Amino acid sequence: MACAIAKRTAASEVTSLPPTTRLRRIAHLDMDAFYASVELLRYPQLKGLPVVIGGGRRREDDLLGRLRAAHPEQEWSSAHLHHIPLDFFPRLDGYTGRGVITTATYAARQFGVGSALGLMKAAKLCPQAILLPVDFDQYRHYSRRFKAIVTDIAPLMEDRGVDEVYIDFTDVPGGQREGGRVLARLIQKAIFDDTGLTCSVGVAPNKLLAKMASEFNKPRGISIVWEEDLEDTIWPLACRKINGIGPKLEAKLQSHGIETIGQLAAREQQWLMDNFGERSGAWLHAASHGQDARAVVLESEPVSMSRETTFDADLHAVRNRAELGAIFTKLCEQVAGDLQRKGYVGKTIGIKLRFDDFQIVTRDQTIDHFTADAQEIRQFAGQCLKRAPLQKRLRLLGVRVGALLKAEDAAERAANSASHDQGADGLTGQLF
Ligand code: DCP
Ligand code: MG
Repeated sequence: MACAIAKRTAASEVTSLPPTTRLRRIAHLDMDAFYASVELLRYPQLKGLPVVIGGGRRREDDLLGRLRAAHPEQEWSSAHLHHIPLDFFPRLDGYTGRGVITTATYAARQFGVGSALGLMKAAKLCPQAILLPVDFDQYRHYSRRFKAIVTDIAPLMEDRGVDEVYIDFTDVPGGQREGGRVLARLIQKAIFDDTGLTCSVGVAPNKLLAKMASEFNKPRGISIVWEEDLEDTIWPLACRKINGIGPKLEAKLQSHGIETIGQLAAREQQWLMDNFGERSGAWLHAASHGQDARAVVLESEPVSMSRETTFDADLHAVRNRAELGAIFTKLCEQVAGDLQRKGYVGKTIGIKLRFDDFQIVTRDQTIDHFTADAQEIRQFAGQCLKRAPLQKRLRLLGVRVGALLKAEDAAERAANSASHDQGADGLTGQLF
């Protein structure tokens, strides 16, 4: 499924042409096991243990209440969380439910558990893993903190989400030393000293290669990639390692016998354009040769977030109602998840349809309050769908939430106004 975030402004772009002889050096920084590492700051007694995050929202009062009941001999407040005995933490063993893992500590990953795996499956692989609920507020807090440290040192930073950024090292003092390693080390240390969190950094001639490189030595890794490393370092990798090649494109490439980036690079550009379309073909060709001219773009606020999916086979609104309904619900959940992770709420909810004749139809409606709630988005997106013509077969379905506001600003606004809240309770969200 595709996920998109639309930005308000044509953000100020950093020049992609370095002055004089300076080489373009772009870094990609990605926090290590981010949500889990933030939880370990709170519960340092879990360091080194398999821990997975998911399955619900953290409610501090519940936790403290249970602690007081279980260990009344001790005083419990949020200042005492590091005293919680290990046997108090819930384990994956016996988990039942539909929750999925957001992330896992590296100790847990050794058992084959990680992001997006169902918790019930994970429970079979690693029953002893400790299961902690998510706390987006805390992750956003640390996200802001590490980004502030980066921009203090290297101001040309592009925000790519909760735990990753691109940084243009080209003109930063020291940014060229050892290909960027010295500056990467400095940033890693500054983040660790301030937050106790670790990250991995890749530095390369462009974003595409930097993004790949940051994964090479995770966790706490630094990888430096030069243009001349393409053949030895990049070409043996699976095509999937190129950011932008998802499972569907990967499968299509495989059907042509293309598994590695090197095999992709060996194809003629024209052949790629004939088989994947002009734009995609040209992009695949450039990417496989390690070329990427995109500039590092300074932060800007998103105006909308959307998720859409193209179906493997066209679907009909009536005949494939159940299947479509499930996809629709999932899209709404994903948009809600994107909003919540990034700390936004929105009040314009819309849908996008593409029919088998490629006609595109959109519908949206603006509601009287801000939301990031999946059920509510599903409810209003469902109303939009009722207003769309549904005779033809569908190729694509998308859900979009716009008119975004930072969640904390919306909360403040709500508190300051007498406007009533039309909450999600009792909304059933029926499709069509
Ligand atoms: N995340 C999520 N659902 C996913 C993937 C990720 O909720 N399917 C969240 C949890 C992660 C965070 O986003 O902590 C950052 O994603 P990463 O892919 O960078 O994963 P991690 O930082 O956890 O691990 P890594 O050390 O591999 O970067
Ligand atoms: Mg990460």
